[in-house]
Amino acid sequence: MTRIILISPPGLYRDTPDPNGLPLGLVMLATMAREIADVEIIDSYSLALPVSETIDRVTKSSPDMVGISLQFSFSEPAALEIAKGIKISNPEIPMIFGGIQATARSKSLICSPFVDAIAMGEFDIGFQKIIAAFNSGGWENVSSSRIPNLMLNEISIGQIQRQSEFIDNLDSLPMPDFTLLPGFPQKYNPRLLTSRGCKFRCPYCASAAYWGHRFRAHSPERVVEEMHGLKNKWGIKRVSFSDDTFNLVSSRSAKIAELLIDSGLEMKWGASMRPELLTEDDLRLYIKSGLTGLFLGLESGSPAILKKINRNHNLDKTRDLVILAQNLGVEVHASFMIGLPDETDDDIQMTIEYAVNLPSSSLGFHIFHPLPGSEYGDHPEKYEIEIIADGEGVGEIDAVAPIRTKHLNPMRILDYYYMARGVAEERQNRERQ
Ligand code: B12
Ligand code: SF4
Repeated sequence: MTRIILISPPGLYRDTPDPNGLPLGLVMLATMAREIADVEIIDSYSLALPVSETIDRVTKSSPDMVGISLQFSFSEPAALEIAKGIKISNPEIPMIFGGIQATARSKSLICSPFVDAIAMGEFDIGFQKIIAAFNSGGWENVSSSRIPNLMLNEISIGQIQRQSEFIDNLDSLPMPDFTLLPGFPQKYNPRLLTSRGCKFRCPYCASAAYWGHRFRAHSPERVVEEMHGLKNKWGIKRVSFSDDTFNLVSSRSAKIAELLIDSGLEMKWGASMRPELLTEDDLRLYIKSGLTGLFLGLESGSPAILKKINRNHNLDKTRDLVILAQNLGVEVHASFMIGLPDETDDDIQMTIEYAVNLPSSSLGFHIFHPLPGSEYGDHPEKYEIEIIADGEGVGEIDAVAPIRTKHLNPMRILDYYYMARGVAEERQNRERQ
């Protein structure tokens, strides 16, 4: 059987394991391929395996093909290092990149001598096609098979257009087979993805354009069945939903909650939601069904900025919602960005003030990065942003402010970021006393 290694590359600046990094995409690909190939996952991101060790493991095992999942901007240097190390040891091993960052940066990545192909976009079924072609004629056959959205490095750039080949019925996909992930569940916080695609157009977001603006979702029955499987087979008691917005279609998320209650599963769960779509009734229903953690990406405390970034929640109502959720025992994590394109000093002050007065369990401040694939990242000139650090270190090293905006220079953004974190820490210390 064809032997394939799938890799989630490490962050260059992280040397501690991250149990939240479960590579669900790779588990899905391995599940799709399990009948026709022998697939091994090396999750260097979550397990904090250095680049050199990752290369060693692959070269020792000498697979027929390697796939690297490139989700984050900061993983790109590590991914290319790994590809290079493997290719130097054996140039014959085909190297495929896939994932959000690989797709957004495909035109540049495909020029690397160490990358043979880029799987652009959703690739569950596409991956089966690659393997089927490989099984019946090696990499040459993959090259000549013209698999949709597979960009090959022998085709001149610009010739391949990404087609919108989305899977309409997500329930037609098998459930992720976690036996294919070494270290599961001990080394991971289990997570599931119940939907793909988002109708909103937040200009800082790289996800919606990638998965499409049409919301596609597993049926509530399927979601609850997957949760039962996790509990019965693995003894899992809590799961996170990694959906961009779990409550995007609130009738569906409410139905999931009702089914969870009826089935008596008693599993705890957490999810990311849009506050303006979350009613008090729904919140109470979710809590009854097991909700214990709520992630709210609130982004700004300035109404003018919220409008600019297409976010339409009301700040006062959102605060009331956070108070209610916290009072009902849910741990709310609220997240904000500093350094958005149109922000002035006053806007940032408003964000800091709003955030530190929000009674959430925790606060996250993030320096705005213009992600490749997002509106801001792909059209910086339109928003008068000068990109200085091109996403390097996003989420990994805090001390990088990668842009100059029309109102703020990188040092000023960094100052505000540290100020925000300082004020948040003070709040936390006060609460602990
Ligand atoms: C869950 C999640 C996380 C989790 C787990 C990440 C992981 N291992 O995937 C955690 C919590 C760790 C995380 C953290 C961060 N995240 Co995050 N995350 C997500 C999220 C919501 C879902 C990812 C997911 O599970 N997808 C589901 C699976 C099924 O899809 P998939 O992995 O993409 O794989 C499919 C295809 O892409 C393709 N594919 C993927 N790889 C490969 C490889 C090959 C060979 C092939 C053939 C195909 C293929 O096939 C798969 C099946 O279709 C995405 C948004 C999204 N909806 O995708 C953001 C997202 C990936 N995160 C993002 C960001 C910015 C971050 C943070 C930097 C945020 C921050 N400021 O702290 C941090 C970074 C980590 C850190 N240093 O702390 C950005 C990345 C953009 C970028 N270019 O950098 C995204 C796109 C969201 C956004 N804001 O736009 N994240
Ligand atoms: S940030 Fe969330 S709500 Fe906004 S477009 Fe992206 S996925 Fe949709």
